[in-house]
Amino acid sequence: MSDFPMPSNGSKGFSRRTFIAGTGSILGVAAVAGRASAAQPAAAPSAASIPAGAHVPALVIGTGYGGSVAALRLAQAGVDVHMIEMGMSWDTPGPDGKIFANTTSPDARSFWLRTKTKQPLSNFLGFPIDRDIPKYTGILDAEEFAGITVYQGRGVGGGSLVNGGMAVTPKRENFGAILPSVNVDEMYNTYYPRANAGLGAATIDPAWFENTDCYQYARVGRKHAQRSGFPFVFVPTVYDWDYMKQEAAGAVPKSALAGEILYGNNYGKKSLQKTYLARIKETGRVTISALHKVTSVSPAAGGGYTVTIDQLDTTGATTLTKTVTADKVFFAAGSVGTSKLLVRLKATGALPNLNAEIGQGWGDNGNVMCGRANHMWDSTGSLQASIPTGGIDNWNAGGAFAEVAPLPTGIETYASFYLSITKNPNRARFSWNAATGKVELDWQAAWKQPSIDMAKTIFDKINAKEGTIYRTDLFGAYKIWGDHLTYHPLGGAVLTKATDNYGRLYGYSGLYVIDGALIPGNTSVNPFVTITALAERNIEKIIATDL
Ligand code: FAE
Repeated sequence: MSDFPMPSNGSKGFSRRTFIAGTGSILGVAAVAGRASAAQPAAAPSAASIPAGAHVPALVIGTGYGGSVAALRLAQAGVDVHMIEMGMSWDTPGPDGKIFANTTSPDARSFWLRTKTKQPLSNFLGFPIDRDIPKYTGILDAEEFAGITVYQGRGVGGGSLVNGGMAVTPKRENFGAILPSVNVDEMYNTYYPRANAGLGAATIDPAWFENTDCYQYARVGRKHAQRSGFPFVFVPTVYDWDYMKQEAAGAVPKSALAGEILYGNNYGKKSLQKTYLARIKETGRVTISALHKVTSVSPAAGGGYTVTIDQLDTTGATTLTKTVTADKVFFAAGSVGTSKLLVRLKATGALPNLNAEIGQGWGDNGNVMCGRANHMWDSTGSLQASIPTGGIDNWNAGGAFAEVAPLPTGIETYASFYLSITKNPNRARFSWNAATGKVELDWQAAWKQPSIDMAKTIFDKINAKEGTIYRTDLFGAYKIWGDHLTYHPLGGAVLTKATDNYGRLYGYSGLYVIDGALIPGNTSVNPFVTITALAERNIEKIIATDL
């Protein structure tokens, strides 16, 4: 799943027999839980960090998909840009020689300012697998709201650092439900192709897929889907497929075949650092301040905007507060980051003219996870590539598109694992709580039930056909559904509601939203291609008319 969770390597010590029996694992888990490493890369704030008092023509808040598209296109149009990123730059190896921690052994690098991991897949064989780690400005933020945990990437590259790289373009006939005000022909003829080219999306070599050990789990997933009458569709990814072939041949250091995902990928994945951000560097017009967090934006006396920025150290403490000015400000802090900033700035009087749509229309892309226990003759393989290649499409009939996800534990689990994206209709709202000084989200845990019902349209049928059952040990003891989280936050400053049809914020000229906050809660598939394509569309218009 690209979107997928996995257990820390509590699994490695398990024999097949103990796994199947679901007993005898306590010692294995306890041993792993005590082994947190303190590996930390050097703090790497950019040498070019923005000086206090600076004036910049364009300031971009956040370095994920929306922010990278905006910065590249502005720079190519001759505009000097400064990008502000609260996470680290992730360009310096830690003591183990690697920039990123492995998924099976989370360490300080793995989580954003937590003292204990909060792994999406919280249990294995029913036993909790989270462990203590040193508090550090790590790469994956598990941000907790009342009814949901929202996973996000932190660092230069945003979500591209931690995600599974599934680069999925929604079906054209579903696009109207995603962004009804946007011209479909323009998106499918121009902006989706531009985004996919910029991201380096490509589909797996079908012949290799049929033969390689590392996709046995996906072939089993396909077989089960097709036997129940569901189409299995291959989807492109941003992984370098030639590199993965070399990994399988033992010719290069492994990343997908070492199970790397969630806490960064050391080699084969084309994160934004290797695509848009590399091109940004070539323009010579963009500087990036890592470990810098924007806390305020307000109109400046002489025109433009005053932006307040906290410089952070790797404990998350503020070491310096800087004030700069910018002619134009692009909010690209991700759906949650942008929504939280705008809601607070409106409520506290920094940007009072923002409209009442700010903070509204937030959804979880209908994310829900589950596992199935296969028969012994349907082994899913001890070697599983961490990059999924396809999904089960039951969107039109049942409201669910399910990624056939890896469970790369290093042992045979006989499990099939899925992240479903569902047509969940529930939408939540961010609001300002003056008493706590925090932005809250009113999502309710019970709102996941429609997602479970939609996912069951696929997996109840497959289980009935195959004579199999759901796994009940992955999200707690005797708990089937991973219904407490999302990897795909969307909305909060929705296109044509909080902004005009190109992301210009109502109430203020020169302020723009250009990230997942624009999309009203669901994309029917994994979202980053749509976020990128919409950003390509909007920035083209903004450059043509506003500069
Ligand atoms: P994002 O990439 O989140 O970038 C926002 C950036 O802003 C981050 O780097 C933040 O640290 C930074 N920021 C936030 N607040 C501030 C502030 N106040 N000051 C300075 N910087 C700030 O936003 N999507 C797919 O399409 N396919 C997948 O396979 C997939 N797998 C995923 C797996 C995981 C584990 C996760 C967490 C997500 C996955 N996603 C996937 C979702 C995808 O990564 C996400 O939709 C995009 O990254 C969102 O892009 P944005 O540009 O909106």
